[in-house]
Amino acid sequence: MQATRWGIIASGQGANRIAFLYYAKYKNPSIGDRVLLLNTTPADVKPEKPLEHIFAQSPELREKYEKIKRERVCIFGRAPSGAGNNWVLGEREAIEDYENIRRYIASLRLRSSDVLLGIATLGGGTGNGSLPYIIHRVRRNPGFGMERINNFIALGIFPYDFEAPQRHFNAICGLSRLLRYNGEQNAALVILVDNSQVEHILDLGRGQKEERYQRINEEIIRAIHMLIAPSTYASKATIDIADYYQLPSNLGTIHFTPCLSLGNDPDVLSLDAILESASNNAMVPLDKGTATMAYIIVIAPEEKVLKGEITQEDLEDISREWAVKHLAGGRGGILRYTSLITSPESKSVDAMILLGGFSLRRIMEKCLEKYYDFKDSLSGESSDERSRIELAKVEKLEKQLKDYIALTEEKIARLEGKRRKAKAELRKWGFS
Ligand SMILES: Nc1nc2c(ncn2[C@@H]2O[C@H](COP(=O)(O)OP(=O)(O)OP(=O)(O)O)[C@@H](O)[C@H]2O)c(=O)[nH]1
Ligand SMILES: [Mg+2]
Repeated sequence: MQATRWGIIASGQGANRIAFLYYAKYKNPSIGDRVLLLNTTPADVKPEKPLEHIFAQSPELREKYEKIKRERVCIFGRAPSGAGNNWVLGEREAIEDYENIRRYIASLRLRSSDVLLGIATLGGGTGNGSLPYIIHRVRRNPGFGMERINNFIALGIFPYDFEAPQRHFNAICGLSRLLRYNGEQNAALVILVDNSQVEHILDLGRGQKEERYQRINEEIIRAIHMLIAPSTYASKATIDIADYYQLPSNLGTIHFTPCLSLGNDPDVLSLDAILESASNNAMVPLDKGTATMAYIIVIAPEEKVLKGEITQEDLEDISREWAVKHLAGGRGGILRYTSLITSPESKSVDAMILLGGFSLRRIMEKCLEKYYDFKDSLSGESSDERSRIELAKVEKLEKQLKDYIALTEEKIARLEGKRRKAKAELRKWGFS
């Protein structure tokens, strides 16, 4: 069987840095060099800035970077200073210059990918504005004889808690547009990460801004690596790429977040302890016990698997117990996949739980006040038509996200409701 081919399209500055870091650090045959960095302004294409200290240790990385900069960066749009934090403008630039973007997608062989991973920060204007449109376009009608690419997974990064209202406004609009575009499902899967939450998990001190991004980005690329791992390594029960999104799409809830526990010594920590530790590391703030879906991906040393010390069967059992304990409703949620992957190089056990369908309440709590601060001050009267943020459009996006959230909450409530009902039935039978 041919391995699944992935491609990465990263739009905007933060996403460019993440994609480059991933490309430079992991030689992944499932990706090869199918990587495209998009941005609206040449001055902004400086992912090297926060990478300087890595370059100092490794000139090879600098070379790689220079190469990627020559070959895999597409500057789109005509605004000389980029989208300036305005997602409407970021989207407009992508719409008007789509032919340019499409040409890169085609010529970099990205269209031969089985699945595309699109990356954008949600607080900015360029990535957040353009990526949802590009996903929509490539999935529906890529144009110019190019085939449709249905399998588009999006990775969206929420701003720090302390960032300005506009960033949170952008984030809410961006989330809505990644999930749905003109009312229809957009990305096949939306993976969410929150800057403040990742910093919290990593317990980072008050470093320099660029250094902080660097640490967060390193954590994000580990999650990307784990996401792609089932397509790369030998696995006992492969999570086929279609497994990632087909069922969630049918269920109508498509948001996930990675929870990592990496570098564990298998002689010290048991698999259940490793999964337990992963569950404490969700990359967005969330209420435990509200997730309805989980993909569990474990990479284990080959020798341990060959000796039978770690088996797919054990992992299935442990995952089931984990799911009963941690997913909504107390019966293991709606959906669970488990994949044990063996790696000849690895000495430790790495685990990622991709947690899905959880309540978005904590994210909304974090963003909503600032979202309204910004929205309420919109006049909708900007003289420049291309960058005007129209209130009617914002209302539509808000409604779209509200509908999505209502569906999510309904699923959680249904699972929890069934649990309560079963308890009540038991009581009727005399059980306490
Ligand atoms: N994790 C992470 N977040 C980043 C990074 N750079 C910027 N951000 C966050 O992303 C948001 C700003 O988005 P950028 O990626 O700089 O914006 P852009 O997509 O280039 O859009 P413009 O507004 O047009 O510049 C803020 O919320 C930042 O906190 C990064 O390297 N890593
Ligand atoms: Mg930018």
